[in-house]
Amino acid sequence: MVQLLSLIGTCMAIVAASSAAPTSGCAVPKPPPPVGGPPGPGYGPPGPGSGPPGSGSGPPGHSNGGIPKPKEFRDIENKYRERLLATLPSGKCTARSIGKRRSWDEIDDATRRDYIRAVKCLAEKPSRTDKKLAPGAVNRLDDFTYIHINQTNIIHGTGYLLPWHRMFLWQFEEAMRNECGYKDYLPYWDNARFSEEPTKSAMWSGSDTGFGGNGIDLHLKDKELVFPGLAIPFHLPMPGGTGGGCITDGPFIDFKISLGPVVKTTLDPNNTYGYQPNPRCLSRNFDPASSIGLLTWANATKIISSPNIAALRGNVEQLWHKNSHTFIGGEGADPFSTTNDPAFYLLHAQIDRLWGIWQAQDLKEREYAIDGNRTFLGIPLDYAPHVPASLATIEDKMDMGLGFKPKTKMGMPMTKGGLCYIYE
Ligand SMILES: [Cu+2]
Repeated sequence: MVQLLSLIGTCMAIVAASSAAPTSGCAVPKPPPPVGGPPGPGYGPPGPGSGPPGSGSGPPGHSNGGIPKPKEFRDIENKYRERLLATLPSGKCTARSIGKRRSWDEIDDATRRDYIRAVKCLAEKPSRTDKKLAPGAVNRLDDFTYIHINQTNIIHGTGYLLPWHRMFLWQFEEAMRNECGYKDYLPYWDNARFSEEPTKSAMWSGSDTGFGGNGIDLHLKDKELVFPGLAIPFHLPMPGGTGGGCITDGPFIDFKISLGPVVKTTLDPNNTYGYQPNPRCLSRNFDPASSIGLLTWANATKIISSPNIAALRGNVEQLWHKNSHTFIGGEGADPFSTTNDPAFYLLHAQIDRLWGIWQAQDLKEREYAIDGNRTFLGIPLDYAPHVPASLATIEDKMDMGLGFKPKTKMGMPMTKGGLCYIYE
């Protein structure tokens, strides 16, 4: 036991040593401030007659389109809403104040424009990351990318995947609201609705209310990319895709990216983690084969029906997480600097949603359930060989960047510890 504790201590020291200097205002996540008056009508007590919000025809003027949500998924999702709302009030989180995260395909154009405006606003604000750690970090979005790169081998293929990303999304959502005046909540990418024709989603619209479409077609070939930082080389197969170059439409057409890329065919010893400045455009490389027949309602339903946390994590990783990233391709498919594509946050909100729906089927058993190693697939880290690859616990600290290091269990509930949101 003592040995285990000292190992954990070492692990956390490593995690701690890797992050930037503390910055005030990041220590404790706060609930979203009420913006423009009390948010919406709130939720009444859930009863047998209350239908699922968001399953109807969406805001006026919008046709949701796509493949309708099957009853099996809807029934489980309804249970999630009823059971999560039944935990309220929880501290300051009430049925009235709870943030409502909605599908990008269902929110109105004004909200979409405001979201995009706020992302661009963060791109205009200076980085707070220590320049010595990441000379290439230019803006506030890069702060998120820096810590995501820095933690990649600890927060993917491990027990921290879900809680780390939940806390990460929350930090991002807070920055959007508090630093850039965004008035709504983080939307999610409802991949299953458009699994067979992914570009039909409003996500990929080239208008001023989408994230833009594919990159220019560079006719790339399939390749194998290598992860830095692992004692045993790990090769990531990357399909040739249908694009690969700069995006050609939408609000991010002139977007400038600086950090990354990180996974490459051979590692660059002068810029192994992509922390050096590398200004370039936003590229995408849509790979429909990673969506069609994979990012489906059937698989989404399988995920939320997982019998236990081990199955849930396996299903999320194998059926959803990698496929979502690989579909987007380009910047979005680099496991380290994937956050360079603003679509990242909606992609992970969907994963967070599936986990949340699963958790709320049985909050007592599942809210704090954790499964997985402490390093990517349990492979020792070459830069920190004494970080134990053994099983993650909810008492381990996570490094969220800018000095914020909450325990893993803080990233697990949806309505506690400052977090307060529900998926519609
Ligand atoms: Cu990630």
